[in-house]
Amino acid sequence: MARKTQESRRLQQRAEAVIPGGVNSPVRAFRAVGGDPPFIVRGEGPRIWDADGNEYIDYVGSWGPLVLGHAAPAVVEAVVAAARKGTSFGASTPAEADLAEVVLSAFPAMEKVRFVSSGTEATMSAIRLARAYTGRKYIVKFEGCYHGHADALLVKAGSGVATLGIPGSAGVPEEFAQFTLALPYNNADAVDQAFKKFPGQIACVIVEPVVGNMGCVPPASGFLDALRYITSRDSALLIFDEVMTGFRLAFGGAQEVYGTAPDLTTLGKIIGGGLPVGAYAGPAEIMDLVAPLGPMYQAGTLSGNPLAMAAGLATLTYLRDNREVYGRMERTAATLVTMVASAAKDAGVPLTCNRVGSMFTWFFTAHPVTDWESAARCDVDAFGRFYRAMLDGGVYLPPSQFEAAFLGTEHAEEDVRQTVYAARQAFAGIKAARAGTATS
Ligand code: HOZ
Repeated sequence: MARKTQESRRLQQRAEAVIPGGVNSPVRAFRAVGGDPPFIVRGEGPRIWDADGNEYIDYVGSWGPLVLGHAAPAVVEAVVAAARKGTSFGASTPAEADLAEVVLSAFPAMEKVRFVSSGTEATMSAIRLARAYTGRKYIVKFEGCYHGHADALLVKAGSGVATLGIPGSAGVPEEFAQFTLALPYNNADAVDQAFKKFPGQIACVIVEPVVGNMGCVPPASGFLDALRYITSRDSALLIFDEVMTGFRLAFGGAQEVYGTAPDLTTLGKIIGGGLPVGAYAGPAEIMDLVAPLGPMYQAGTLSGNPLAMAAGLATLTYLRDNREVYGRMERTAATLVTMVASAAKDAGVPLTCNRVGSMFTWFFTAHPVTDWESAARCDVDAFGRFYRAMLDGGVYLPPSQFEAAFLGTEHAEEDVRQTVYAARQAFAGIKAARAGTATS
């Protein structure tokens, strides 16, 4: 049954008059899936409610941060307590080292961490630091990986850039991106070739160790180790962008799961517990190049903000002290993804399911998705139809084929059951449309 959308539509129209596209981040405009974006007014646990009173099971979780669900009591209490003492000082507070100690306890290869306010700031600072440390200009990134919206990182990027089908961004002079080498993900030979072509000139390789920004794409066996080997051989740095995977796949992120240690790690999302926090971390020898100790400059008025630190600390201490939640999320996500896959099979809808822990994507293709080229071959129209039907069935997924979905500690059996039921209806609609018997 179609949802009520009148109030969300009114709010969208109002926003469009004053905000470009009515949104403060492009994918939220639903251009890739069509229909009216619901305006969210409340969240609790795994569920959210929109301005028309529709209820949804949420698999976006604010694009990853809300691993403990919406309005998690421990997080809300910590933020309220911090706010009562003042919201920002632009001076150091004890909470910054509290959070730094917990973050570093998760990543044995990291000795110091600098907090910023977003994942974009984290990755652009880490790149600057890699260039400062190595004295080199070139960087390697991978097609379909997204590392925020800094000029040099938008080349062949994933996330909204992929969703909107634009090759990069207007407003980036080609000179600003001339040192960015974009290579196919999961292709170690291409990386090897690049290092042979530019010996001693590549500062770093930055990679999402499990990609979330072209949909969920895991690393092929040996890929991360190959990156480690090639970068070390040429004295370049390896940066794991764990903005999505940090504290999600395991407490120690993808580097714990895959056993490969990068030189620098970038973080965001979960470390802020739903408030704006990013971070970059590494060995003291490299991190001490950051001002005021060293010549690499980076600063921020709201960096280390006390509310954000409190939300992050409450989230991370919960995860640290309740590690069994990772096993639980793994089991719930496995059940969900497998059951939806079998519903697709029953309906004859080709679907490829990629999942690592609580990150997953249902790709509308019969073929394996291992890189951007294979992701881009998906049937995005079928995804759009599936998406709208799921929304009508009370399930809120990322509104793009090229974004990972996230499950949290609060998703339970009942949520899985309802989601699978909605998926069965959605696949039936796709099947009917293919047979030419549906109009929507
Ligand atoms: N680029 C974000 C996900 N990969 C989307 C952020 C948002 O729209 O909130």
